[in-house]
This record gives sequence, structure tokens and C-alpha cells, in this order.
Amino acid sequence: MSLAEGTAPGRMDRGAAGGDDAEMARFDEIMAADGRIEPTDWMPDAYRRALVRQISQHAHSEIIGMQPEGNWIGRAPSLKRKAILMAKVQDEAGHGLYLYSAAQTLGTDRDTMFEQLITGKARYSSIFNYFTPTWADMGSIGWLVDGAAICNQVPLCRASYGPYGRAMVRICKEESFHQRQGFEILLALMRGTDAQREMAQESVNRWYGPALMMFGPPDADSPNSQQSMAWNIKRFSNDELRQRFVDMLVPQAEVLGITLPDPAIAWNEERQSYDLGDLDWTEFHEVLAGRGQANAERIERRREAHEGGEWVREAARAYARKQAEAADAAEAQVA
Ligand code: FAQ
Repeated sequence: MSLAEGTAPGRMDRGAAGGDDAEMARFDEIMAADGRIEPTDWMPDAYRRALVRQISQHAHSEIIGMQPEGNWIGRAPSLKRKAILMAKVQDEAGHGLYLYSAAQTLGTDRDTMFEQLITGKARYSSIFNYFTPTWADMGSIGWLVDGAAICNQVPLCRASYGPYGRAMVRICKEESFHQRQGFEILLALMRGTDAQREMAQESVNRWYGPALMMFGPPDADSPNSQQSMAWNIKRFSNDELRQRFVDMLVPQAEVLGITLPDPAIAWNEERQSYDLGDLDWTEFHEVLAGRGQANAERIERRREAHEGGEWVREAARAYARKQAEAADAAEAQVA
């Protein structure tokens, strides 16, 4: 749902959640005081839907996001690199699980979210629809993709919905480690041979634009931002965060000796920020429409993994049944 410009959050349709005036007033008060909503608090339907949309998309991104790097676990250039990459991919699985749990507290069950993902109905971040043909891509993902994720997600630690904000605190700590390991991979390549330097630069050339698109469409084309910001879910607009990211990247690129593939990047004294060129938004919309390099493969791999895990879910259900039967039997003996 979207609200007309300037409409106060409280003036909205309360939806099936009903809610009397006192409940609505309490919700508005919490928003105005920048407080937190917890799962047992009353909340308007549209707020709940907005959270499920964003949190489930975020969870799916973490889970699908395991694939581009998973592709390199068996081929990482040393045992140490392999161990680090494996730990990183496991962290991403963990992030997905915290986020699915946060979404579940809003009443959407995990099976429904999985179903939406493997049938291609759910969104996940555009960035994970690109292939990873070189080892340098592990550096670019860490430096650029995790770097963008941190910029976007640190403000989400203050999201008004308690379980989401709390999940983000731990996620951001781990993302910081991820970003540094990516930077270090690129630094090692840039200190290596000419061929390694070329590999690093070529990889950054491919990932830079898509990483900037992770922040979402330009503000003028972002239908959800205004309401999300009014509800203290998002704290900054897509363009504000994109700018912050580029300002962070430029000095880091200098340390690496890597050129960011945007000739329009220039320091703007007046704004105390870097100017940047336009992005190819046609490519972004193509990827969102399912026509990116790897969309079909990502969903297919996820579907196979889900189906392959059926025996684990069945075993867990059988165990739960046995536990319940044992508890019933024990209760019957006492009675
Ligand atoms: N990709 O109105 P807005 C990670 C959709 S996790 C795909 O601006 P909003 C960790 C958007 O959903 C990366 N779709 O939307 C990692 C909406 O469609 P809808 C994920 C996109 O929600 C690292 C429509 O376009 N992070 O990287 C994208 O206000 C390395 C209009 O857009 C999060 O999910 C996109 N890039 O702002 C893992 C962070 N951008 O739903 C592995 C939380 C927009 O109306 C390896 N999410 N869309 O049908 C957010 O902060 C926000 O949801 C945005 C989008 C900023 C992503």
C-alpha cells in the first residue's frame, strides 16, 4: 500500500487488523517517539505487509546469495581461502535464518516464503543474478556487495520492528568481516602479477554498477521508500545510501590501486561528496523481470536444494511426533 504524500501514518486504512482508535493512537505514538513495535503489539495491516515484504526479500537474498560464492568453495586458491569462504557462506545461511525467523513473528510461515521463492514469485536482490567466472569475483563480492549491504543495513539496526532491528545488529557485525575479507582478496591480487591485477580490475568493472543498483531504483522511481521511512523501517532513501557508498568506496579504491569504472566520478567541493554518472537502469529492470544472467539457474538450484532436503524435514517431523507421543504417554501415566 502507498500513502498520499504528507499523509500521517495514523491516517491510514487499518485493514483486517481492525484496531480501535486507542490502538491506532498508541501505534502512532510509538512511531513519533521512534520507539519499537514488538510481535505481540497491535499494528496496522499495511505496516505488517511492508515488513513481511522487505524482511522476506532480504532473507531470500541471503539464501540465494550463497550460490555465487558457493561456486568457488571447491576452487579457492588455498586451504586458508577455502576455510574463510566456507565460513562466509555459512554466515549468509545464518543471516537468512534470522531473517526468516523475524518474518515468521509477523505471522507468515516459512513454508509459504520458501514456496514463493522456489516458484519465482518472490523477489531477492538483483545482485545475485550475475555469474562469478573468476576468483577476483570473490574479492569484488566481499568489497562491493557486502560493502553495499553494510551501508544499506547499518541503518536497519534501528528499524522500528524489534525482531528485524535486533537481527540486523548481528548480521552487520558479520558483514563487516565479509567486506574486509573481500578487500583483502583484491589487495593480494593488486600486489601480485600483472595478470592478477588485470583480473581484479576486470572483476570490479563488472560488479561496480550492479552493486550500486542494490540500493534500489532512484528515489523518484521508488514507490515504497516514502512510507517505509515514515514508519522508521528505512532511515535513508535509496539515493542517499548509494551516495554514501560511493563516498566510502573512492578512497578505498585508491588504496587498492583500482579504478572505479565511472569516468564521471569527481569530488564536488560544494556538496562535500563525489558526483557520479548514471547507471544502466534498463539492465536493473531486465534482471528484476527474471532476464538476468543467472536468474533461472539460481531458482533451479534453490528448488533442487529444497527438494533434496525433504528427508531432513520429514525426519524432524517424525522426531517431533515421537516426542509428542512420549509426552502424552507420560501425562497419561500420571493421570
Ligand atoms: N533487487 O520502492 P523500492 C546482501 C524492488 S543482502 C531486487 O525502492 P524498497 C548480503 C523492490 O523490492 C541484499 N529488487 O523498494 C549478502 C520493490 O519491489 P516490490 C539484500 C529490488 O523496499 C552479501 C521495487 O523494486 N538486502 O547483500 C531491488 O523501499 C553477499 C521498488 O523499489 C536487503 O534486502 C534490488 N536491488 O527498497 C549475501 C536489505 N531494489 O517489493 C550474500 C533490505 C529494489 O514493491 C553475499 N531491503 N527492488 O515488488 C531494503 O533495504 C530495501 O528493500 C531495498 C529496496 C533498498 C532493497
